[in-house]
Amino acid sequence: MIERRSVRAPVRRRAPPGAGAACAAAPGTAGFTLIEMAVAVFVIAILLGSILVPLTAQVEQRRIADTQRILDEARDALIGFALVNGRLPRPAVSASNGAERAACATEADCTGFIPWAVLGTARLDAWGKMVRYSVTPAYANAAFSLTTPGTKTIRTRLPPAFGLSDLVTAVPAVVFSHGQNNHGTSEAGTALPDNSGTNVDEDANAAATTTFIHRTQVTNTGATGGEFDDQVSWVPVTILANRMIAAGRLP
Ligand SMILES: [Ca+2]
Ligand SMILES: [Ca+2]
Repeated sequence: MIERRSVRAPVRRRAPPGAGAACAAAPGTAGFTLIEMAVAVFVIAILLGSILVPLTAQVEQRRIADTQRILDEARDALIGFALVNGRLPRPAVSASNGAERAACATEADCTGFIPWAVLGTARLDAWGKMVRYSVTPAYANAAFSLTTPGTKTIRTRLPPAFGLSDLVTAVPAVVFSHGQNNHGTSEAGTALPDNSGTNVDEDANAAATTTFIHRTQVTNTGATGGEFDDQVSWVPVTILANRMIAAGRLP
């Protein structure tokens, strides 16, 4: 036998006039106390914090990776330029003119911004700062040979002592970013402030014309060499020579 159940629509009972208002107004029976509200706001703040902090870190990591890609492309473009022209390009005329400067007799003259208009590469890093470039004068002013010495040195800090030591020497050219914090030049060509008294390695990179520092990024201001978020890349003479020979540009 199939049991039959009668389905009845729920009966809405009409509240006596004025009952709702009386309930809402009854003290202690509805609404939140100030303490309950404070606890709720506190919990929401903690939850938001736990979501937003990793989000900020993710954005930062992505910008570091994007900047690395920009520097890698600049490096490839520099090698491409050498394959076509037999030499490396000189730095940009200025922050607003990406053509090569006319000549660069000294190391300081040969240090500036990447000549983006000549290379067809990015003018800015992922932080919106001008990409920096320093080239050996002998590589930039005339065709170089397999024996032309590079004048740039990349130094680093290795554990356990973290003193400065040479990582690579005789480097023909360096491309680098000042990273998120301290130093650099804005898109408008404005020099950005240093903002730190402890970042001696970043200070060194900002003033460098031949010796650049490449090391692990740290936020600790007490680290040897101070906090550091610069990204330094370079064109090794070995890879440059290898590509030039492979293309028949150098014997
Ligand atoms: Ca920096
Ligand atoms: Ca400083």
